[in-house]
Order: sequence, then C-alpha cells, then structure tokens
Amino acid sequence: MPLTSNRAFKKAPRLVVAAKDCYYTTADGKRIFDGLATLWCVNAGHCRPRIVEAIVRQAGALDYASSYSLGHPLAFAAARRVVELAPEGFGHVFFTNSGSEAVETVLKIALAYHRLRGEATRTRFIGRERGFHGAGFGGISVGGVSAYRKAFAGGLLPAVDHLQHTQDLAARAFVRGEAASGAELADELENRLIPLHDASNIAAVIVEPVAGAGGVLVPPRGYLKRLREICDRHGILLVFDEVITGFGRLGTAFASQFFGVTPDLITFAKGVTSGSVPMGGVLVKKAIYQTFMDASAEGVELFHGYTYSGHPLAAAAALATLDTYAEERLFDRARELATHFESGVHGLRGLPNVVDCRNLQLIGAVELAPRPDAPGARALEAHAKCWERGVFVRPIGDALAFCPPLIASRSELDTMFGVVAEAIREVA
Ligand code: PXG
Repeated sequence: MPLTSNRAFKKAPRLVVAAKDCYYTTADGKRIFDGLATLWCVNAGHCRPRIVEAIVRQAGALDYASSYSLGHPLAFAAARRVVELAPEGFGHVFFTNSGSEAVETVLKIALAYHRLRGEATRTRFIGRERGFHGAGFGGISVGGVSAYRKAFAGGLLPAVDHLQHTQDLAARAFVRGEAASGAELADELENRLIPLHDASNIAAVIVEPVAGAGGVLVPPRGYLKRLREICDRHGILLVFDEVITGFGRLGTAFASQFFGVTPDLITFAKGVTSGSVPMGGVLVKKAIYQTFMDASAEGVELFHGYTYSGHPLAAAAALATLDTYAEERLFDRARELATHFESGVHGLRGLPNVVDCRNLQLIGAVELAPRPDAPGARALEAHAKCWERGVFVRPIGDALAFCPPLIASRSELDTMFGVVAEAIREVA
C-alpha cells in the first residue's frame, strides 16, 4: 500500500466500500465525513451522478485511444475547458495521469524550452523546503519533505536548491489567511541562490502556492508576487504546482487567480476529475508552446508522454467535473464557506497542545505540540479518534489537515470541527 504502514493496516484494516457526496461508507457500515476530500481531490464530492454517467457513457463509446499520433475529440475539449479556467496567457495543456507525472513533465518542458531558446545552461531547479511535488525522482528532488527523500537521496537530481519554507510559528502563529509579514522570504532567491549559481544556470522555480502535504503552509502576503518579480528579472520560469490548489480550493479556478500572480506553467491533477478517474496535466503559456512549434525541426516537438495521456475516460470525467463545478457554482461556494471554515479552524485555538491554527479559503490545519519522545504521535492518535467518530482528516507530522469537498455544508463543517476538538482533548 502506498504511503501506508502496511503492517499496521493489516492489523486493523480500514476498508471503505462506497461513497456519496461528502461521505464514505466503511465495510462495517459506518458513515465517515471526508474532511480531506480524500487526498485533496474530491472537490465536487463523491459519485456525483453527472460525472458517473459521463464515465459510464464514455466506457461504452470509446474506451481507449492513445494520444500518440492518434487523437480523440474529448481530450481536446477537456484541454480547452481547462484553458478557459486558467489565467490569461495560457493556451495549451499536456495531459498526464497524475500530479507526479505532471511535475516530471513540467520540469522537462522547462529544460527543453530554455534549450530551444539557446539557453541550454539553464538546467537548475529551485524548489522549497516542505514543498511536495509528487513521488517521481524530479518531484522528490524539487520537493522538500525529507520523509519522501531520505531513502532515495542517492538518486535525487543533482542541480536543485531549495528556498526556505514560510512557516515561522514564533513570528506568525494563529494567522487567519495570509500573514502580513514574511514576503521578504522570497528575496532569498535573489539574495542567495541567484548569486550562488548565476541566473543563467537556473531553469525554473517551482512552488505550491499553498503548500499542502508539507503541512498546509499559507504564503505570507506578497510572497508569491515577489517570487514572480524576481523570476521575471532573471529570465527564470515560475511554476505553480496547483495539484491541490487548483479547481476551486481557494474559491477561484486556480490559486494564481486568488493571489493575482501568474506563473509561466501550472501543474494540476486531483480536482480536475474530482478524483473520479486519474488525470493530471501541465498548463502551458501560449508563448512557451509557440517556442516548441517554431524552434523544433519538423517532427516530435517534445519527446515525452504517457500511454494514457488524455485517456478518454479521464477526459470525459474532467468535462463532467468541470460542468459540475460551473453549474453548481462550486468555486463561489468555496468562497462563501471560507469565513465559516476559518472560524471552525480557529475555534480549535485554546485546546490542549494546540500551537497553531491556519487556513486559507477551504484549506486549513491545526498543529499540536509534539510529544518530546514521539513526534507525530499526538496527531496520529487524534486522527484515529476522529475516524472512530466518523470524520476523516489527515495527520501531517503533528498537524491535522482539513480540505473538505466544496459541497460541504456549514453544519457538516461544524460537526467535523466538533469531532476534531473532542479528539484533541482526548489525546492531551
Ligand atoms: N503535487 C502536489 C502539490 C501534490 O499535492 C502531487 C504533486 C502528486 O500527485 P499524484 O497524483 O502523483 O499523487 C501531489 C499529491 C499527503 C499526500 O501526504 C499528498 C499527495 C499525494 C500523496 C500524499 O497529503 N499529493
């Protein structure tokens, strides 16, 4: 099992057999509120009829066609729809089957792009501590969560540096939304890393607009804008990994629009199909795409791709999911729920061992002080107690992360935070 203690699971299997809207049904018949949209994916909720029907219909009409030299209309239609949601300037999508593949793809596009423009020395990547960019070797190299890296240290990409992460509980705890201070953390790029390597050797900076798997870290106000300005000054591509923040999590299609900062490339996955069929992709600015079309000799413009890139079932699921978001105005709904959600997250302040509450729109976390002898144990136990009471949230170190489906109601959020509060009290 991935990212799971296999032995612990075998001792106490946690099996779910059905799901509807915001709830799972377990094998023993319990209902569980999905407080993490499962793995930050299920923004439209589970088993939404329109999405289910689209997948079933497509499976009977065209189960599979590769996108290697063949094509099928739904993949193009899905790409157009994703582009319509993207910030201005984006024109094209490269489909993958996961966020990890999207990250590998975006790193390769960045290298190939600079090379085509005669800047082949731009080969270094800059990630960020506590960033998470999937499980591929490129992704764990630019990623900054040590658990994902340490066993594979010998195989990491060599030309990678990391910016400092943005969490500083001594200076900025219990912040609602974006912190007023800390934007200057972005200056490390210009003050340390660019002087160290010279910009002519740096291909791209990749960050999650809000770090998810690293513990839900909200950037200080102005931080992303500063990164954008520095990258612009030095010809460095800026990549936003929006695998979690894409498709409404911040009340806008992408975090880019929420922050008013436009990167050069965006990776996405998860919410594009609300988790129903695996799909990911890279959104590419028109000018970058055009570089590939203009500069390459006749033939394959980008030697990269996957057997299932643009798979018909995924494309059908994406179209139906994007229809669902639009018809039910779910991105607006996320924005409308945000204040209530924020009160819920910050309502946990004052409970035993709570050292931080943080949130932005519909993503948030509560952090507990670690037990001196057992870091992570407190949150893991609290998470287990939540599950017993019918609520699924994710432990990340000593934090519990919240990322509910955008269709959750205020009272469901209240119930979730009520259960979390009881669990925190119990593990004290
Ligand atoms: N980028 C980001 C920002 C992600 O959150 C990926 C890339 C990789 O996506 P795939 O589809 O290849 O898994 C992710 C995935 C966690 C956890 O610990 C988070 C993810 C995956 C597994 C565990 O919360 N996010």
